[in-house]
Amino acid sequence: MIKREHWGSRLGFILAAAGSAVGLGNIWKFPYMAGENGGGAFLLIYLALVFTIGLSVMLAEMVIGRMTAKNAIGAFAKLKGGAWPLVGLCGVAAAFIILSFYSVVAGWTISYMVKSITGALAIEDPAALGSIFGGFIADPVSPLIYHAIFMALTVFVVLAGVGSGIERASKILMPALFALLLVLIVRSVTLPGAGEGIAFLLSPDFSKVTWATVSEALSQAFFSLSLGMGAMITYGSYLSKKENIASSAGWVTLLDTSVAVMAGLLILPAVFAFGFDPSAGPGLTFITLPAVFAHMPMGSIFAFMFFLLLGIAALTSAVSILEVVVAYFVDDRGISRKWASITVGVIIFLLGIPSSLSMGLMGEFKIFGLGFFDLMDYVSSKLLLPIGGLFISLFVGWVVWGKAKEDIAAHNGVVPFWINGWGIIVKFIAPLAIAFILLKGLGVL
Ligand code: VAL
Repeated sequence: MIKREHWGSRLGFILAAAGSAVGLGNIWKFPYMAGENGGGAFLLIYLALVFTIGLSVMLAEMVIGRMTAKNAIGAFAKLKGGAWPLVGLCGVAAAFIILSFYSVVAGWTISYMVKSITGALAIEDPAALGSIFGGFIADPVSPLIYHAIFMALTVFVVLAGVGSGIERASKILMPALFALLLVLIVRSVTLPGAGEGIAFLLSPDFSKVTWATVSEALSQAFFSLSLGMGAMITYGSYLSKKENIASSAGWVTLLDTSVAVMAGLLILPAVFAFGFDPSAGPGLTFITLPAVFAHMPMGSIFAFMFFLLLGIAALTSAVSILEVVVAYFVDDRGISRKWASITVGVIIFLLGIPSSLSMGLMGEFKIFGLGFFDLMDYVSSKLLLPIGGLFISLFVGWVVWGKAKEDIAAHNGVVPFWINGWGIIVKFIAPLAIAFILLKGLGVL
C-alpha cells in the first residue's frame, strides 16, 4: 500500500482548505444574495449560521477525515459501516454535481478575463452588457470551450497530488487572491457615493426576511464553507495528528467569511456609487460590475484583475471538489491518481454540458419546472449539502463522540474547555436547526 500523503505544513493545510471554501460562492453568489435579501439582515443571519452550525460541521468533517485517513465514503465505512457510508456517498454525489455546473460559471470568468483585455467590456450601459452576457452564455459552443479549459486546469492540479499539486497551488494562489481583493476594495470604497453601499451591507433591514431568506442563508453557508460535499473530510484525511485541528477549522471559517464580507464591500459600494440595482441577481458580477468598471479610470485593468480574482478563487475550490471524487477512486477502487483525475474530470465535464446549454439551446427543457443548471444547483445546494451536514453532525455527536473528542485533543493531550458546547451543537442544535430550516424552505412546515 502506498503511504498516504500529508500536508507539508499547517499553513499549507489552512490555505488549501480556505482555498476550497473561498470561491464563486463568496465572490459571485454572496454579494448578489445579500443584494436580493435585504443586505445587512441577510449578513447577520448568515453570520449567525456560519459561526454556530457551519463551524461545528466544519470541525466534525475534518475530524472524521483525520480519524480515518480515508476518503468521504471510506471514512464512514471504517468508523461504523452499516448505512453510514451513504452519508459519504451523498457528499461525493454533491461534489460531482456541483463541479459540473461550477466549472461552467468558472469558464465564464476566464472568458470575461479575455473580454476585459480586448476592451469588449468597456461599455457603460448595463443593458448592452446584459445582451453581451446573455448572448455569450446562450452560445452553444464558446462557453463549452471555456468550461473545458477550466476543467483541464483543475485536473492538472489534482493530478499532481496533494502536496505538489493542491498545496503548492494554494500557497501561490491564495496570497495572490487576498492581494487582488484588497486592491479592488480600496478602489471601490473610495469611489464617491460608496457610503450608501457600505450602509446597505452593514445596516440590517429585517422587513425583507422570511423563512426563504433563512433557508437561502443556510444553503449559502454550506456551499461557501464547502460543507456536506466531502471536501473537508477529504482534506482532513491528509492532516497529521500533530496539528491543532480545531484552530485550523476556526481559521478556515474565519477566512471564508471575511472574504464573503470583503466581496460584499467590494461589489455593493461600487454598485451604489454608480446608481445600479443591488438586486440584479446572478448577473450582478457579469453585467453590473463591468458597467461599474467602465465608469472608472483604468477600468479595464480593474475588470481584468477582478475576473482573475474570481478565476483563482474558483480554481482552488474546484480542485477540492474534484479531489473528493478522485480520493474515493484512489483509496477504495485502487485506480491511479492520474487515471482517476482524468476520467472523473472528463465525466464531470460531460455532465456540465447540459447545464451550459440550458442557458440557450436547451432553455425550454425543464425538469420539475427548473432548467438543468438550476436543477443541479437546487439538488446539491438546497438538498444534498444540508442533509449531509445533518447526518454528519448526528454521526459525530452520537456515533463516534468519544473518538472525536480524542482526535480533537490529539495534538497536545488536552481536551479543550468548549468541547461540551460543541457536543451540544452537533448532537442537538445543528441537526434540529438544519431539519427545521430545510422543511420550512421546502414549504413542508
Ligand atoms: N466553497 C466553494 C465556494 O464557495 C465551493 C467548493 C462550492 O465557491
